[in-house]
Amino acid sequence: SLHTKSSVGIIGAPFSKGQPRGGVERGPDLIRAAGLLPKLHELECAVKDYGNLAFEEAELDGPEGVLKNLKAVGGFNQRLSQAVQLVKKDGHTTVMLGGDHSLAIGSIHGHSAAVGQLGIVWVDAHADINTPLTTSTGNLHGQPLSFLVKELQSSVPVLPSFSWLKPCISVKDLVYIGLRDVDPGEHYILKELGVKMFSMSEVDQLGVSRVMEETCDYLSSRGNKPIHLSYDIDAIDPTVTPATGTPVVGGLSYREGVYITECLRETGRLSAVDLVEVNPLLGKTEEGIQSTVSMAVDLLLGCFGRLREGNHPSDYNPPK
Ligand code: HAR
Ligand code: MN
Ligand code: MN
Repeated sequence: SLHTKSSVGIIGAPFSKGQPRGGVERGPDLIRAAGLLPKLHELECAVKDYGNLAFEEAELDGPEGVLKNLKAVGGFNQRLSQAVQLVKKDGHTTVMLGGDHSLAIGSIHGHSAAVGQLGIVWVDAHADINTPLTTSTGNLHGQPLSFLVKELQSSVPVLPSFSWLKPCISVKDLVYIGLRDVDPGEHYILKELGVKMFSMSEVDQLGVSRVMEETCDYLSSRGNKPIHLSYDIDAIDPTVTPATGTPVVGGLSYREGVYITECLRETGRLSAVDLVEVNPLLGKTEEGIQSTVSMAVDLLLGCFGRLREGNHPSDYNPPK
C-alpha cells in the first residue's frame, strides 16, 4: 500500500447513559477481547491502548424535562474530549470504542479542538441530530450532532452540563451513509440545512462504490479536511449485527460496511474513528453476539489497511 504505517491510539469509552439499555458499556472490552490489538499489529500499525476512560456517576441526575442523564452525558463527554485531545497531540489516529453514540459529542469536539476543521462521515441507521426540543425519547445518543453543528445553535437551548462545549462542525462538512430510521424533526433539519446524505435508498440506487466515490469527491470539494468517521454498528443489517440497542431492518451488508472503511482508509486522511453501540446483552444468541463484535473488529481493520485481497508485511521474506 502507498500509505505510511498508521499509529493508532485506542480509547475505551464504556459509556451507556446516552440511552436506556444496559450492556453497551461492555463494548470496548469485548472488541479488545476479539483480538483488535494483535490484528492491528499484523497490519504493522503502531498501537497504543490508553485504556478505558473512567467516570464518576453523576449524583442527583434527574431528568431535565424529557432529557435523560444530562449531567452524566455532559460530564463524561467533557472528559472524553480532553482525552481525545491528548491522544491527537501524541500523533495517533484515534479509535474510540463505545459505548453509546452520545460519546461522539466529546470525540468530535476533542478531535476538532486538536486538529481544526473536520470532515465528518456518519455511518448509521439513524441521523442522531434531534435537538433537545425535537427528541421524543430524551435519549442523548439520538442527539449528538445537534450539539456539534454550528448551524443548529439557535435551535439548541443552553444547558449547564454542556457549557464547556463549543459547536465545532459545519453541516456542510457532514456526510451520512446508511440512514433508514429518521424522525420527522430530524428529516426537517436534514432538508432545511441541505445535509449531504446517502440513505439506504441511495445505496440501493447507486451502489456502494458510487456512494463512496461521491462521498470522497464531496469531502474533497470541502477542502480535504481530516476525516472523523463515526460508525454506528446499527448501520449494518441486523442479520449480521443483532447485538445493538436499536436494530433496524434493511441495513448495509457486511461487504458494503467494510468497503466504506476501505475507501476512507484510501483517502489517507482518516484521523479519528468512533465504533459505537455494540451491546452484547442484546444479542439473542452467542453467534449473534460474536458476529456483531467481529463486524466491529473488521470495520476497524478496514480503517487501518486490511485488504480483502490479502496483505503482507513490508519486511516479508519469501522462503528460499
Ligand atoms: N431517533 C431516535 C431518538 O432520537 C432513535 C435514535 C437512536 N438510536 C441510535 N442512534 N442508536 O444512532 O431517540
Ligand atoms: Mn448512532
Ligand atoms: Mn443508530
